[in-house]
Amino acid sequence: MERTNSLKAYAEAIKVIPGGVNSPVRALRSVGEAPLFIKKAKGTILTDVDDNQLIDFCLSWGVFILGHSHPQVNEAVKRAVDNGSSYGIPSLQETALARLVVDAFPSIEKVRFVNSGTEAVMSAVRVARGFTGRNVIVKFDGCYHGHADHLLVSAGSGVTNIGNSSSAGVPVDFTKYTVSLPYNDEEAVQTYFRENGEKVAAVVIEPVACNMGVVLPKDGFLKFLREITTKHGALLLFDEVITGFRLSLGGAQNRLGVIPDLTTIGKIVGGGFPAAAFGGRSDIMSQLAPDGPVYQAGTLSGNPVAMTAGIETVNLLSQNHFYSELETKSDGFIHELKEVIKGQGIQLNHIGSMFTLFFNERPVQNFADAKRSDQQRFARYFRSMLAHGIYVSPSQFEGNFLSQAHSQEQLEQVLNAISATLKKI
Ligand code: KE4
Repeated sequence: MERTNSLKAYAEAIKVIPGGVNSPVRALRSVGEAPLFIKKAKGTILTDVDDNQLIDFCLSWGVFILGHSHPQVNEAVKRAVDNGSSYGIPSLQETALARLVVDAFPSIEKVRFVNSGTEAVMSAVRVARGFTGRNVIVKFDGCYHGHADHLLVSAGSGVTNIGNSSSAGVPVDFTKYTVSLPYNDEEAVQTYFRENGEKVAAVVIEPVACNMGVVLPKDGFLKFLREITTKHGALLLFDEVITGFRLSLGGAQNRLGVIPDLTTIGKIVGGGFPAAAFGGRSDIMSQLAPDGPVYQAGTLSGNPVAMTAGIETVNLLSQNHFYSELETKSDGFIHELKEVIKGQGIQLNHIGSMFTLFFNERPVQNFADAKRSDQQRFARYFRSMLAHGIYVSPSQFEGNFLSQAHSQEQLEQVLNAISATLKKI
């Protein structure tokens, strides 16, 4: 695979950008590759600066459920830009997207837009603390909720790969109210709440984890969290930055039937533009300035361009049969994939249009399981798939995503590449 121009671009980038990247997971350090530099993305195809064309299964970390550069989204954004990209004053587009979010998510009566998932979760945690008057946040090992200081504890995604689960530069005092427990471990939650329940502001969870790789909640686990938080006066916060608009129009909560008090969404809701959101019960969200004492703000929050991209995207997702067609395509692919990986010492965790192949002999139900995966074998898998012209998510601790744009022919190509790869690694 020709890499000359990407390597030249990388050599230039590292002179002026730490690690040559604006987000660590793009550095491909854990898979032993230099990062690619992309110049175009259309549908499922990434074109890099060496004119390699790659089938994309990462989709900008789950953003492009419609495929990259959807013409209807792009046309609407081009029109919106001509009317100005930000006013710092309310626009009709903000209310329009807010209405779509409120109508889609069972937990959301009011919603506020921000510019990233990190901002969304950071803000939702603050409003939970403001509403309850409590400090403790319970999270789960391997879940990643963005890079706000108090949430970089036993986190997944790119934090996993740098060899520790908390970041340098975070004073111990900043995480003293953050407790991280094993995902799917009811007993650990029960024990913690028995002794500390009245101190807990919120339990924060990825209702289907994706930042340790895809890990599903055990039957009843989310319902258990709903009950124990209610019993102790704590809030339940679903971080649906990935699963929101991915697992259904109303995210994991709509698909799995457990309704939190607060929800964060990102990625898909911005249609590929910087937008995310947090929302929930009106009585909780009314704590936010200017109505209430919890401050939260943002210069470009709700800007009309990102709102337009989100509106167009959600309207396309709302069309009849979008999710049923994506599910059918995904189910067919997963069925075939199970055949390909049989007897290969690989666990396939999947739900809807997201999945992870764990190079692991044993089931993966939490972060400790995931970390026992063979990361070197995963790295060989990634490099081989790249050589076959397929860009899978570049870490064992990430999910892979199908989109409306993936054709059956491309999916067959991917399955053949996986089959050939597994024979070599
Ligand atoms: P951002 O600040 O990256 O927009 O969102 C943070 C975030 C919050 N919550 C969940 C469940 C998330 O998955 C994320 C971000 N996801 C990672 C990939 N798993 C972003 C990729 C990156 O860090 O470059």
